[in-house]
Amino acid sequence: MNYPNFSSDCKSLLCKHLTKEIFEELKDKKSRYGYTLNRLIKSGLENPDSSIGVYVGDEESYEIFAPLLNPIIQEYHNFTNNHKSDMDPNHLDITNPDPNGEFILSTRIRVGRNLHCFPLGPNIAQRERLIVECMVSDALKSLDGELKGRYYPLLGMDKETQNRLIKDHFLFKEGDRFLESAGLNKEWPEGRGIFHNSNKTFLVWINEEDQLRIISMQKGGDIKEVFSRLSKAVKELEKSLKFAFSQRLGYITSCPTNLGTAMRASVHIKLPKLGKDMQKFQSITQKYDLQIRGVDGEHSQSKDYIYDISNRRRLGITEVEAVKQMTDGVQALIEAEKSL
Ligand code: ADP
Ligand code: DAR
Repeated sequence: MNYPNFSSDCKSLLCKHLTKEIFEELKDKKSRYGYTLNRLIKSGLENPDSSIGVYVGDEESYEIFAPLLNPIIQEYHNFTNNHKSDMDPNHLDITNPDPNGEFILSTRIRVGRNLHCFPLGPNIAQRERLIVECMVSDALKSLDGELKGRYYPLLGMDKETQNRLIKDHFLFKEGDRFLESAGLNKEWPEGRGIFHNSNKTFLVWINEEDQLRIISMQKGGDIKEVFSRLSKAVKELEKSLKFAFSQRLGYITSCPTNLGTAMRASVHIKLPKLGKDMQKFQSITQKYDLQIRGVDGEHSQSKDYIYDISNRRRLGITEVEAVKQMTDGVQALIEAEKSL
């Protein structure tokens, strides 16, 4: 393997931090599950427009390839080496930033999780992925009350149902080119699926980018209620599933941007005036360290001045702090919208 010939317009953290020295140090390394530098960086090499450029194949690889991964993690999360987790809703001191429902269409909070001892998605074998699907869908069967629901495997799901679930923001899109390059779409759609309760306020994706995406969502801006439901669900699932977690990196995920809390707390919010003043819009999202996505998730566009606003950082911040920061930022956006 030779040192990659990065294109001059490469903007990813991969091409910024993979120096020739680090490449020489890591090029022959391999994890116990067989993950190599070549596979770690493949997505970023094949997609030069990547923002990060790496996907990790197992927990051990975060240590083996630390000379490259640590600078990426440090830069993305501004990481301080003492990750703490706090999902207790009693510690979340917020109110609904849009009680009259003028701006926020919906709220969604998700966490990524992967099973302890299993390789991550980029490095999992076909049979292992089916075992994960079996273990997780089994654990979901034990949920009761408002969390009670049913698992729907993607294999055999009719296209109309699948497309409607994606259009309604409940189901993941078919893996994009970044995930494809990372090997996350292997044997698609086998082993993938979605669990949800009757009113689709609690959902779990199985074997997409992470082995679980545990999701709470509902119409409106009652962020605390969404967080409380999610925290109750995670607590229930932890009774029967052990998740990959490290003191240094928190919950282990296939993309380093999701480490730590692995939480993305978002609102779909309509801001027609701020949408015409992106400089002001972005000054507020930068101040509160918020990310702007389109209405159909990552790599999509906003429509009708509706934006997906969420916390950007996930590591070195607790779940409660991340939701508080997002809520404060949304409050500031609403105040700015009202002032225009
Ligand atoms: P993830 O949040 O898991 O990283 P995406 O950003 O791709 O993944 O979003 C996944 C789906 O969730 C998309 O259909 C997106 O429109 C939807 N979504 C995200 N935030 C919200 C929200 N606040 N309300 C409704 N749907 C949302
Ligand atoms: N497209 C990849 C992933 C960045 C973060 N998003 C994730 N993990 N879904 C990139 O490097 O740009």
